[in-house]
Amino acid sequence: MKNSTWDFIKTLTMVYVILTSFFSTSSSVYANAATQSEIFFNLKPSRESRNNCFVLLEPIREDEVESRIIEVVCGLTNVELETKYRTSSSYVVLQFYDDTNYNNLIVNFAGPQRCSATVSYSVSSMPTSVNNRASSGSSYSGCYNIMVFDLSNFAGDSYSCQDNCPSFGALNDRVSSWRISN
Ligand SMILES: [Ca+2]
Ligand SMILES: [Ca+2]
Repeated sequence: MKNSTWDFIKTLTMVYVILTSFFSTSSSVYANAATQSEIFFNLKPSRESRNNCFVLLEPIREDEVESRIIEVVCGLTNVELETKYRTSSSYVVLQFYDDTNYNNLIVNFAGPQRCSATVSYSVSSMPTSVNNRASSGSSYSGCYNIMVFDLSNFAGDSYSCQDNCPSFGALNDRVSSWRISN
């Protein structure tokens, strides 16, 4: 076989190895790499559970400390939830679960823009039905830093984690307000 053919095969092999290791690392470690379709796929086993709240937020405006809430709707099936995301053209920014290790999704927070240096979100008072219940959470769409608080208005004990928080530790069943940022 010619040297140039061998070189071509070696180059192809190297490209394959680099691409394979890059994608396997990025998909397993970073929640922010999950696409919306992956998130919806994960929801499908509990499609008819009607346990999900959908809360559409605005990014925090300059000189304000909390996101304005555009819409809150609870008791959705996962099909209805998916429709909400699509029709509002919003990104998944944060999901909270009733139990640790991402079990029993209770609320989805959505926003019109990904988090960035200038875009972040916060809720000063959790919807009543999910107040003092969250025990794990995942953030998406560039919203890397999660901070949860015991009291409303970002007061009291707090706990912070990044991307995937399998437990909020001492804040489990106490989360009443939160912030996320890039
Ligand atoms: Ca809980
Ligand atoms: Ca609380």
